[in-house]
Amino acid sequence: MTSPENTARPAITLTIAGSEATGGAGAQADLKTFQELGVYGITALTCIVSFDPKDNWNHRFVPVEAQVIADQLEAVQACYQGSLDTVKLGMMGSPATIDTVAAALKGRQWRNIVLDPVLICKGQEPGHALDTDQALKASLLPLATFVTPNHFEAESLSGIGIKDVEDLKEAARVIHAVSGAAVLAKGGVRLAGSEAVDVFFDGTTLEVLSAPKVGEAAVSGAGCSLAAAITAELAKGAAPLDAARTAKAFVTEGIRNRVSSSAPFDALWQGGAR
Ligand code: PXL
Repeated sequence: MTSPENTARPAITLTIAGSEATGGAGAQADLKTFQELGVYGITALTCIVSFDPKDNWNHRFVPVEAQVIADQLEAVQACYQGSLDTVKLGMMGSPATIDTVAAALKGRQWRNIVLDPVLICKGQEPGHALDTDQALKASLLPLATFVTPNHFEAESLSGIGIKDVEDLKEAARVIHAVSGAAVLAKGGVRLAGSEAVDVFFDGTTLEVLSAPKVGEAAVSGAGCSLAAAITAELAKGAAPLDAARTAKAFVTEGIRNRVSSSAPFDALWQGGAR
């Protein structure tokens, strides 16, 4: 059904991501970010993560069956045939999931495919994570138009050991070269100094985005929310560098106004920028 009088339609924006039950990361962070930034969020779930408070808050990980992921993507794409052109890819968790998602994405033209290359999740077998890394590089990285690796992921995708901002710049160049995508390589709290530094590179423009660090501890949901904010801005028509700037400001405010709990880490509050 269409309603001709409704001209101010929000941009339809899909996240293909995992559930993280406590609401800090994953699909929950993506949907809250989409809502805050004025796009209409929809989700296909790839896996369910439950922290284990009895085991040092490690992640219990259950993949969603491949057919069920394919079914969700079929429903979403049939429903929003004419209006969905922007997708964010979050935690996949297994090579089988990556195959399913890559196959489904190839069924249509996308304007924006934002890949948050979530490589390992605590609690997963390292061998399993290696398979996932390889599948992600082979099948999803070539489809991406924008990639948002954190420090660890940038090292893995570029093969460069990253100790400072010059290394981060080099990693962003390499990841752009292999993917063709715009890259925001995130130093976050991992690089020394008082600033949280990220490097943007799209093949022409190289820009260092910097904001004063808010504490030295990583906050749950920062990476997911940053990539989701980039996705929302791109869906609304922003240029990649502007999307990255807006997203960084959004995340900085979300970290300033973070939510603490009985877990040993805080969670970003997507309403922090209000
Ligand atoms: O922050 C990475 C991430 C992404 N997606 C899900 C997660 C996490 C980390 O906890 O659980 C579902």
